[in-house]
Amino acid sequence: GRAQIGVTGLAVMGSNLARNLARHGHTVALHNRHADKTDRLIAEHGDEGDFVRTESIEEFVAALQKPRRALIMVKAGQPTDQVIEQLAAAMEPGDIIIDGGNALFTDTIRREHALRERGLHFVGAGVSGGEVGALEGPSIMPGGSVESYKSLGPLLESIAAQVDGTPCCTHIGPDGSGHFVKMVHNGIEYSDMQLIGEAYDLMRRVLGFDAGRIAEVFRDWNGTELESYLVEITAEVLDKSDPQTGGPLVDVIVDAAEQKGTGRWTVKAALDLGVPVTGIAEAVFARALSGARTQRAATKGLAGGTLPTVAEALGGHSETEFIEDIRRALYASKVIAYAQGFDEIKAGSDEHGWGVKPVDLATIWRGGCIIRARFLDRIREAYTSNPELPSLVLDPFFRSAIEEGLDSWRRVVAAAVRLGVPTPGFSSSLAYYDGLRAERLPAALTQGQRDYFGAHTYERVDAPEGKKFHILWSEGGAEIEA
Ligand code: NBP
Repeated sequence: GRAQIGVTGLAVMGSNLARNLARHGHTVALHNRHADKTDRLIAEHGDEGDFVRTESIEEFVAALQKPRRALIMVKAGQPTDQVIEQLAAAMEPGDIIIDGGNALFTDTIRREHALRERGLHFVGAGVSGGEVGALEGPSIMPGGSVESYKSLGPLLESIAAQVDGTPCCTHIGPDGSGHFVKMVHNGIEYSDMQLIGEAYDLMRRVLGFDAGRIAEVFRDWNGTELESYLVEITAEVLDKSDPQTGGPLVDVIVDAAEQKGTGRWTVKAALDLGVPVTGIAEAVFARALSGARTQRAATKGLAGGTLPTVAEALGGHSETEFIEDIRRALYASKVIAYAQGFDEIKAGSDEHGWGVKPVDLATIWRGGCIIRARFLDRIREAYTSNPELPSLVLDPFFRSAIEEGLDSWRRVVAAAVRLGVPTPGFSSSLAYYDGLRAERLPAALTQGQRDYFGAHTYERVDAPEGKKFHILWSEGGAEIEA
């Protein structure tokens, strides 16, 4: 075969990645279950590079140079397993199968192990950036063997987004690590979007701004350290008029957010790992609440209590000051979202022995992906100067950023609570921060209760860590060593 790489699954993502590869001078074999998509791609974009049209999987595999590199871009789940099986049956030891779909990382671990037994390399690669990213340069997070990356890495790096001459693609670690970090990336994306939504809602409901005016604020913010793809598109979405009524488009969109599952997976994995990703969880649940349309229709008349006036809730602060407060609250909450996401990545990496380097993610998320932001340069600096940072909030830069924004953050959450505007993202991130920095937590009481009803024991502040005690609650109340 003469193709350097093949792509099977030519819906929007697969076609765009194939075109991106061809535009970078690689010969690309094309395959799709139904050949109509293959033919359409060649008819519409065949002149963009060197494509090899194939119809059967056998023909597709035969079109590839050895070791063969085949990228699967089909629907995640069962279809991916089917295509892997077809490819594996036609391939030879040393060949590389890449899954660029949104696979659950545990599926990737299973697939990698099964294919390794058969002498094949399996690379689970997270691809972020949506369809535009796939065509113009995505952020790519490949997991799998070091050997497979030697062969595949240069190809993927050539089509990835580039920031300051550095590709937004690097080897993440073994088996499921690439899909795991892509999953957490999406969790952070959920959180970031929720926080932006809350900032919008406060301007709308507290300050009474219309969509166009809020768009202006977001455009201003995009000139600050909040500069990011999501803030930029927020301004564009808010500025868009409805082709039917001429009013703001956002005002005619049903306020029920949908989700495909990666946010939910991030939270499920975090629950299993015991990592408090509270901001991501609130974002996933906020989408669930918004989507509970029947329940919301039934509960619309519920009382909100005695609310202060806006002026009272703002405590003498001006509109301009409140906007600056919201900006700082957004920034601080965003630091928490990333801190929690990076904590989950560290916990996942430790659990599976992946050796994922946080600095790598901060580097390859700077371009191509949905959460790309100026901010990531700072995270990169943080993990460069201290790869073992116990939490992002302890990095001197982020620490002082939070400390400078803290009063604003509290004012925003307090005003929102008093006015009955829900800000689960801002509020839970602040509670998380206050929990982290607390001298003592009520967990001491929790341990006392657990010892009372279940003899679960407790540790003492004045005894060595790990030494367990128990009170004989119903037998006189003496303390014993457990
Ligand atoms: P879809 O997820 O819509 O999948 C459509 C493709 O899967 C078509 O090529 C279809 O072939 C093929 N397919 C199906 Br469905 N069942 C198959 C089977 N049993 N055997 C072989 N092929 C089968 O495509 P997409 O939106 O381009 O996404 C591809 C992957 O990339 C997904 O895993 C997605 O989660 C992931 N992803 C998507 C985005 C995004 O922004 N859309 C971003 C990042 C990652 P057919 O034409 O013959 O029906």
